[in-house]
Amino acid sequence: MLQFEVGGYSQSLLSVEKQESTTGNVRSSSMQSITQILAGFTKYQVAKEWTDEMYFNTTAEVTVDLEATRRKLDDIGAERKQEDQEKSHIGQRTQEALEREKAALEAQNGLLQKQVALAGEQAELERSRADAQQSIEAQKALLQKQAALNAQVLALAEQQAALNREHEGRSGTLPRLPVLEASPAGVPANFVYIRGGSFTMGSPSYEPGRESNEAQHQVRLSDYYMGKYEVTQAEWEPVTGTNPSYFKGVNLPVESVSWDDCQAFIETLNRKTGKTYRLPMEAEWEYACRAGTTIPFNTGGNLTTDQANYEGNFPYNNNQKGIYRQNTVAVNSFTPNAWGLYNMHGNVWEWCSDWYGAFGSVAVTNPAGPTTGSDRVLRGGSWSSAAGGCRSADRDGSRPGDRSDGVGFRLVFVP
Ligand SMILES: [Ca+2]
Ligand SMILES: [Ca+2]
Repeated sequence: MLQFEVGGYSQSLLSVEKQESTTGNVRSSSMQSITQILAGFTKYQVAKEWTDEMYFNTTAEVTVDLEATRRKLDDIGAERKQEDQEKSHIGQRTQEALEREKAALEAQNGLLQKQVALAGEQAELERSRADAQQSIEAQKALLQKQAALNAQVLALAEQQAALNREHEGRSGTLPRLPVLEASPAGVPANFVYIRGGSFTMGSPSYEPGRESNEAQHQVRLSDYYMGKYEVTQAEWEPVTGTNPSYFKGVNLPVESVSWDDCQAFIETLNRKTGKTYRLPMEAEWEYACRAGTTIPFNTGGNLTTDQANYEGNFPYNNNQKGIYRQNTVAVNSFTPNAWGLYNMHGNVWEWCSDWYGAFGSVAVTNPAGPTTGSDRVLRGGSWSSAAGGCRSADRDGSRPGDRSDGVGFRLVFVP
């Protein structure tokens, strides 16, 4: 604590706690020392305390030049102010610099985060690319497997057909065939007895050339009698007195007959003969065509133009091309299927009694098809069809009034 006396007042200049004044002497012996002491105060602190009448009274009897001291103090105050301002500016600049640095750091941090996120995205992309590659490979493998499976199925079908032919050659008929060699009394010749049963109608998803309207479903059928042949012109003409066929010949199938024409023919035939004939239901047609087979054709996994009359330039499933006859052939041409039915594949399409519609997936018994529709069902393909259109499961339809030289029919006999 430094103390000194001013103008008779004792003042404690260094007492920052504003102590009560006490009498004492400034131990400094020079004005310089006092000035140094005073420099420790701000201008205002000193000005408030001091008056013109105040005199320093030190032990060395120094009289203070108050004006000089005040100027000095003013100078010191100004310097301080300047310093403070500078400090404040420096502080401001430092603050600004810090802010800039902070902003730069934040920007850098943001960039780093983006970089990390991008790296993550890139890794994700790499993974999905790898996944996609894998799934392509898997798909390729699946397709190869499917192709191999198809080949196996067709090979099996060929074997089955060969076995069928061998059996037929040895014994004349297969033991399981529901065909009656001799028709019972009252049943017209040229009709075979088809023993009813259950079968899978439609085609499996792997069958080459299949269409979406061939959904597989179980069908149970009662017994019926199916015509061995497509109805001939020799049968049509006596009943109707006309022959609309484009290709003329007694043993050729009648064609260019509409579904409505067929119904008129059947009505007249039934009246004239006193018997009951009708068009086959679509399910009866497919059951008869398959004759127990579950493969694309009743001949096996392929249909050649030695087995049926179709457009040989369009063979089945990339098999060898055959001939294109460009006309119908006699209804008893080619080898019949295992149940004794001829030209179920090709020659002329055959009208069925059903309206054309989508198959359901549930099991059905003696299905007669939809109750209404715009088209009637056609089955089996014709002389101008590609082989795929002659498949057992292939379906087509046409307006009941339509006529075509590729469309005929066969009959079912109701005893
Ligand atoms: Ca046919
Ligand atoms: Ca079709």
